[in-house]
Amino acid sequence: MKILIADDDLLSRRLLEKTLQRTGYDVVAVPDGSAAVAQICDPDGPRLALLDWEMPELDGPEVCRVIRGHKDLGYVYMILLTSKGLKTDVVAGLGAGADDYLTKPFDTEELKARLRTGQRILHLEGRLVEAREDLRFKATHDSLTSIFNRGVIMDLLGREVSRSRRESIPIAIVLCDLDHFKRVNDTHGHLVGDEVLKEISRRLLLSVRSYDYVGRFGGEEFLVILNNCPAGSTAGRAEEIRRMISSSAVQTNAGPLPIAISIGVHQTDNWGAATLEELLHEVDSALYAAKAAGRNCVKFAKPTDSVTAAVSTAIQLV
Ligand code: GH3
Ligand code: MG
Ligand code: MG
Ligand code: MG
Repeated sequence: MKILIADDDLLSRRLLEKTLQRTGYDVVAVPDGSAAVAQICDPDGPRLALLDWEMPELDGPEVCRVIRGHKDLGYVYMILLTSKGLKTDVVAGLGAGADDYLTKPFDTEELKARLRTGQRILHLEGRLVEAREDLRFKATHDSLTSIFNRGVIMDLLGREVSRSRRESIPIAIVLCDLDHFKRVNDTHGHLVGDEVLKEISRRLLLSVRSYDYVGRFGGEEFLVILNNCPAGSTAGRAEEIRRMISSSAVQTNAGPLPIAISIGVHQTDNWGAATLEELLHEVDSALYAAKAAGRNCVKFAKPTDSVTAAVSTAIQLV
């Protein structure tokens, strides 16, 4: 584990360095408080620090104060080394944000024991952060497919439509619904249906760019937001998505299954005053039109210019 030693006294710095290296620590040693802050603020910097109280520029307690002020840093366990044994000093050091202190001259075994305490705290913090990230993922992603859940994709839709309105950036709202999916469940069982949903989600993610969004809108319906998607390329992009799903069978425990989707699209850079519900209603109507036209095709809610209209018509004719 990485550990930082900040001490302006060369001899005691070297001594500490040797002792801790022998104990197995990966030691970074610096001669002043500013260098200590710089090391700790490095994303890969040490999370365990031994800080001399008296140092030029920033002293130990000031380093603690600066580090505690950085809200985006992970937890840093800081021990002050001091020749000050007065209670008032100790209280001031801990008040500045130190976790512990050792009075010089200190006993090596005591130092090691206190560092082990620090490691335990850091380990615990690591597990808490992991648990929090895990919860965050579960709260924002669909448990079956691991893509964004309905709540998140709806929030993103609201945000992107607002941005599109504000900056006149064209975006496309794409609603995809698997064709005759009930038959998959009825013929092969729900678990095979689940396998299909997972694979379709994977293919949807593969078919979009890194700044587009894909979420599970409902059972076998997926909402895709194509950001910065001009009218001239929307039909082609939607067609790419459709092809990505239907071009090869999905491999399942019941064997390869051909799957197709119908797609409704609403594209513009001028959303007027329509509410999200109204926009989704438009996309849903387009999806309904795709189903009515025989499925496995793309339909537009309202072609916003002649290019989209022309390509859309061409696709419908294929
Ligand atoms: P259409 O082409 O008109 O969309 O027909 P469809 O059969 O796909 O549509 P329908 O709405 O009749 O059926 C959707 C099916 O999706 C019914 C439901 O059981 C299934 N479904 C929804 N969520 C899940 C899921 O999480 N896992 C599985 N296996 N099936 C699901
Ligand atoms: Mg000093
Ligand atoms: Mg459906
Ligand atoms: Mg369906």
